[in-house]
Amino acid sequence: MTTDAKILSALRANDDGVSGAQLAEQLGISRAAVWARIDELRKLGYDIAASPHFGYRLVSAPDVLHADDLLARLGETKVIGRDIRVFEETTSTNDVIEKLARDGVKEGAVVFAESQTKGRGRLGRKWVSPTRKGLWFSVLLRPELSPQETTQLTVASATALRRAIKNVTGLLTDIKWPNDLLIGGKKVVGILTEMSAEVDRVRHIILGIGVDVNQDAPEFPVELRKIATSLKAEAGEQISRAELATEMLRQLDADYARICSGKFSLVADEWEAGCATIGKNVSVQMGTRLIRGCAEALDDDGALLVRTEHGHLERVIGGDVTLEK
Ligand code: BT5
Repeated sequence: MTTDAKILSALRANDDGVSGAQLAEQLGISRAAVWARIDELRKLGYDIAASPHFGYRLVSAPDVLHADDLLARLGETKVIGRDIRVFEETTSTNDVIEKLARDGVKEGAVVFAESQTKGRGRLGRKWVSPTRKGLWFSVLLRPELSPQETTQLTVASATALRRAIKNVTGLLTDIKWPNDLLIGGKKVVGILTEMSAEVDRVRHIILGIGVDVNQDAPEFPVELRKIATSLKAEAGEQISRAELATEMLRQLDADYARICSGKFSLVADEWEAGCATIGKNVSVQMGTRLIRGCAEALDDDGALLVRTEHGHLERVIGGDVTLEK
């Protein structure tokens, strides 16, 4: 943890204040050095009160993503979030992580951007990522899974993100296979899983996650207003992006651990309980092929099993699912 992260963690743990002397001792630096770091944090927008009686006290944190703050809030995780980087603007956080992956960075690294100029969805579709309104981030994983098993990760991510949203906002989301979370039929989270693999071995996986957090409904581009919503629009109040981001990383870490220890079936059960797709009639566009039928269940690898009009069971591992009325 960096010095700033340690200071923020100590301030958060001591609502009533912590003295400069205590901080200096905990951090093994001089009181003057503590003061200099506090001054820097104030410049970043942290409101830190100082008084001779109570010492330093965190009054409020700014609505910015700050790597040290996220690390301090997150605390220890097994894998995801050991390394967090925040950019003010990028093309796509998936591109940044891809480069880190090629440079040999360890799994669990996370890149956030306050805005993306070329945010993308699947099949080259565009992902709208306005500045400081959402969480636009990517996670690097190097799982010991075969390429067929990687759908498990998309399924697990949706489950983990759903739990995090419930914990922080109280809002319930519906999972739409494989990569969307919806509220009232409108998309609030999209996940883009990109993989680098050989025939039978995954080199790395990038989970790209887009969460609409604090947009007001009219702020969405016209073409998205009927199909997208934000957590603020649904909850009726501003959401702390830093709190949500850390809870998402914590839950993703927990589900990644479940998958790596062979417990995907537990994740799948939770997924099915929150899924709006199972039991519904769907149509699935897979490239040029269109399948119609009833979505019956998930299989062991997270693929969707669709019973077609002709009674065949089709295993769907990708494609666009539309719920039929
Ligand atoms: C997805 O694609 O839902 C995956 C989105 C992943 C975005 C994240 S942000 C961080 C990381 N870096 C990236 O560059 N991407 C990832 P798909 O299922 O193809 O949905 C794309 C469609 O969603 C678009 O064609 C629009 O209709 C709609 N859309 C675009 N922006 C949206 C937004 N902000 N909120 C809701 N819907 C949106």
